[in-house]
Amino acid sequence: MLKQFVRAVVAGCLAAVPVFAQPASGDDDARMEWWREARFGMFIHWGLYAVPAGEWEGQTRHAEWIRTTAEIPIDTYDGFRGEFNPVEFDAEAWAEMAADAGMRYIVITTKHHDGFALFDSAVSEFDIMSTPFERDIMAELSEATRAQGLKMCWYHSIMDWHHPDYLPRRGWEEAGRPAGDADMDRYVAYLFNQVTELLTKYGDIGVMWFDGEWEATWNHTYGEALYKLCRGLQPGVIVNNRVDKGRGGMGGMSDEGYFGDFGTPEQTIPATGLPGVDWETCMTMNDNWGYNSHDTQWKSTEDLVRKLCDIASKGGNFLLNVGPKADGSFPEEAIDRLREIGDWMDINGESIHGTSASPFGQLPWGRCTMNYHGEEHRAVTSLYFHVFDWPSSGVLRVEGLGSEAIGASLLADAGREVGVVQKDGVTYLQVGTANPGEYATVVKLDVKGMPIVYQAPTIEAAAGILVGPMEVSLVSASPEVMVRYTLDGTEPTTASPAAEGPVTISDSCTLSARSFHEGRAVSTTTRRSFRLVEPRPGRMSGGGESGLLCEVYAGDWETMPDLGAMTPAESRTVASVGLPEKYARERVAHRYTGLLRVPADGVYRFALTSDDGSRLLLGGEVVVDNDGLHSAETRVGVAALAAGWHPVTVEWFNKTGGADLSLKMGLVGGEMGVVGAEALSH
Ligand code: H79
Repeated sequence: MLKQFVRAVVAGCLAAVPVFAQPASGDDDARMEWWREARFGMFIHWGLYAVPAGEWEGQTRHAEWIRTTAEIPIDTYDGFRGEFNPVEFDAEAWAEMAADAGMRYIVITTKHHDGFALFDSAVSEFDIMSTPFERDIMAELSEATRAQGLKMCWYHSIMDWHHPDYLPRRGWEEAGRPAGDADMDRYVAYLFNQVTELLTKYGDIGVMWFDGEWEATWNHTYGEALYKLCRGLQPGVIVNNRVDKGRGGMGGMSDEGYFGDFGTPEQTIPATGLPGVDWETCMTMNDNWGYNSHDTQWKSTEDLVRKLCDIASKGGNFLLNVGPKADGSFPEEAIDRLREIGDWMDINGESIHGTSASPFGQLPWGRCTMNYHGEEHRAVTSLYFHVFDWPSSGVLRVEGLGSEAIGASLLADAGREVGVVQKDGVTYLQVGTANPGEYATVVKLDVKGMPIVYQAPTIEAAAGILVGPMEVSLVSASPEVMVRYTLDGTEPTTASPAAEGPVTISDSCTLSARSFHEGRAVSTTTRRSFRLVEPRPGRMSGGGESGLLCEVYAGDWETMPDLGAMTPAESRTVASVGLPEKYARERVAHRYTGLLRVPADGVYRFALTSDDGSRLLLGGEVVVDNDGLHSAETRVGVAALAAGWHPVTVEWFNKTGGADLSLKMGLVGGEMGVVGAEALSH
């Protein structure tokens, strides 16, 4: 369904204004602490699907989705229960393998999309007690996991292909298993009962990891209730963002206003860190989550270790998957990799656990994490350099480090002396020509205080246009570095004004900013142009009726069609831009037209959220283009508008699956709110 996952794209020449979930703060910091320090966890996908092991009627590309991908009738699938007898299952051995690999938590599928519960559920017959095994796997594993000092965490699927009340049915099974009087609210009560079991019968749970939230039947109201249920039962539990509707596709990050404590990129690592945002990349070791006996596409240990370094350097967690076999054993290839990662972690674990994101931009030869040891430990910061490309010269070059070095060492060879030379803003680490380590050799460099990094400043502004005075922030990588700027396009010098706080601009200009430390320039110059514009004039009066005209069109599209050239199937007046609660219509488009009231002259920001595509036009000009097949995704655009009424058009279409549409607006730099009926007429 998704072609592209762009989180926040702005129409025309305007700058991107990403709208991330608010970072956790205060109490949340304490709650998130163990998870942020852990950095590395084990995902386990295990269930009835391990019985067919990815193969059905000669096709070998299935896994945990096999019931749907092979279109297996429910009775046949239920029959796998008779063959699920994992006599090799050994909770202690699993927990030990995770601990030995340097993992700090285990997330296991208590129930996947197939609906089968691996625990003894009082509200379901479709559980482990209906197999010959008849042992509560979750009870055994949670005990063994805690005995290893790890946190037990539950994956639990919202989507359920088995429960009679869950909707929708898969298209292919509608005939054999009609929806009848299925009732989603009743299913949600069942879901909440199982979640309650999981959070009351198995001790302290670290994370509730939901999934399958994207179907149209799941909504923000359910998401909020489920999040609050979890926190109500265990106040300290951490809940992923798939509890709600905010996840922007496989990129996994939520917009503000949605529930969930961390983002969940799946099978992908964000290109850069996301300051102040908690996230965790989950990934398979081969190509499948559930066990597939034919899948030989194993990532190398080097690749996995480097991915762990990459993720840690961007301030994220790595949740690495194992798909156990039906007999309860881990695949050999997974065991080997866990052991080799563990050998690396034994030596280099301090460069991962408890570290935070790299203070540098990109490093040409590898990655970096850091650990600030605080006042009580002489205010030293350890910088951990993960060297992927060992320097043939024997000298590693680190550019832009302004901190005073205390000393360096190699974690893989404590005996080797590593000389440090700092000259003209470059730090040279004399690591030697022979690489003493494997996969990613770690050079530890201790520096005084919080690291000072010389980087060109970033220029942060809500928009590239202004109609009156506007504040712009000039941000440097470290607080000790001073930013100086000019407004006439010239290179900032020591004589240029310093940006002590936000800089106010009130005319067209080119803002140039540069970092200075101890009286000299230490970076290149960042430039950005701003344009003073005339706000688009508004009309004195609105239309005769409040709300908008909404025309409805039927059709099967993959991109926004030209609705203006089509005849609507129906039309009516609506209060605002949006869909009725639990809207599940497919192959449909809406076109909202009317006038939008702007209270005062200014540059306004518009956030258009939709599933699938949509766009916003003001006075006939596209302000937000959110076109394409995708799940709920927000894009932002800005426009300079004068006080008065402005012609507005919002177009939206839904092919299949989830449906969502909402429009928010606000002055740039201010709060955004939903555009309500009082501001709309036609
Ligand atoms: O449990 C594993 C997979 O079985 C499960 N998540 C991991 C952790 C998974 N289910 N589906 N998928 C992975 C891929 C599904 C992608 C899509 Fe969508 C669902 C495409 C369209 C709907 C997610 C939501 C991406 C876009 C919208």
